[in-house]
Amino acid sequence: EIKGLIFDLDGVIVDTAKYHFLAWKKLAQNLRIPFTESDNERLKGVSRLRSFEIILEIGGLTMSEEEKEKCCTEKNNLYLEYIYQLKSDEILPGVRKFLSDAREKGYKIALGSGSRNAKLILEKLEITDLFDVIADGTIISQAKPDPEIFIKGAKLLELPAESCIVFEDAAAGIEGAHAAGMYAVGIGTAENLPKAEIILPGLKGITIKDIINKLQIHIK
Ligand code: G16
Ligand code: MG
Repeated sequence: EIKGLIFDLDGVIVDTAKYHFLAWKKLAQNLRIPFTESDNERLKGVSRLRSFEIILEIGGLTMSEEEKEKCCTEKNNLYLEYIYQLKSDEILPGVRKFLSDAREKGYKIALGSGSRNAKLILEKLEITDLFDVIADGTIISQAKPDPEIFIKGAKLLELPAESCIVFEDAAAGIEGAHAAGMYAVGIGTAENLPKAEIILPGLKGITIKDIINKLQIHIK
């Protein structure tokens, strides 16, 4: 029986990818690396350091660990300038309603985000109180597709993995959910998320009941 819902942040609850893009683009420009919106797709759900390594690969550059660390801090400062301006109406359509409806029905809700800025973003969106627990980038050592974030989320919810489902927009996150022993609802397209048990374009107009019904064919 499903009792817990674990939500990715970027791409599921809010489109912070556009701010990650703007910040990475500024940093890339300073390094004279060409960086496009389609390159940015490769960074979705990926950790901050790994994202920067992908950008270095695009530019054919190498750096010491220390220099990489410095650039990642610089990028995060640029990113935070956007996040400080984030408004609560930037929450993606239907998300607030979906979360409050699921809570009312007795489901436990966790955040499962690789971001180290997740708590600040939830505060800005004014939805911190809709979450029972928060698993974010500050409590993990392995980024998605590693299942660590989802395993920690379930643990904080005090639920076994098989009682949880994950909502994810990134292929790496779907992979992580499966490795944790959880079903995955993909937010996006079947083309981008072929492995998800269910695919939805977003959470608008949908209820947890609809999702549980659709999952019945998978649940033993
Ligand atoms: C998000 C984004 C990634 C970002 C990562 C780390 O993951 O999708 O692009 O690199 O967080 O974020 P930060 O630099 O804020 O620590 P998620 O797991 O919320 O989709
Ligand atoms: Mg995401």
